[in-house]
Amino acid sequence: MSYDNNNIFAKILRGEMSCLKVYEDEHTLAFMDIMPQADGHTLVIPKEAAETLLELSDDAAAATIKTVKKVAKAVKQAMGAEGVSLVQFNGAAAGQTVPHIHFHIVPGSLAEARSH
Ligand code: DGP
Repeated sequence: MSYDNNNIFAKILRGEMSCLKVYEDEHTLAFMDIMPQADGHTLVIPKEAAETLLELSDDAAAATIKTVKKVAKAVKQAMGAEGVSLVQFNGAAAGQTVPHIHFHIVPGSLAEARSH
């Protein structure tokens, strides 16, 4: 499937749309989710153009997981959470709405956050 350069996260990466940035390095960006499932809900994306994890290069996937770990630790500590949920959807049929691979970092239990 071809990558849509006009998706929202591609625009955020190009600086065409703003975001509340919490971390950035050469390969990845982390920012607050605009529709949080819980306080502290953060997204991590690679800078490489890929719709899902299945198309992402192994190097970019490794860099992304490294950032997910770093940000998840910080979010868990900042929110005083005892646990942290990581969620990642691949394809519209799986529930993905923005077609640029991303990880959700949600403090605590995602199932509990969704029930509120
Ligand atoms: P999903 O594709 O279903 O895994 O989730 C996409 C997430 O992206 C959803 O939680 C809301 C968030 N989101 C959508 N548009 C924007 C935006 O413009 N800015 C930010 N920060 N988050 C967005």
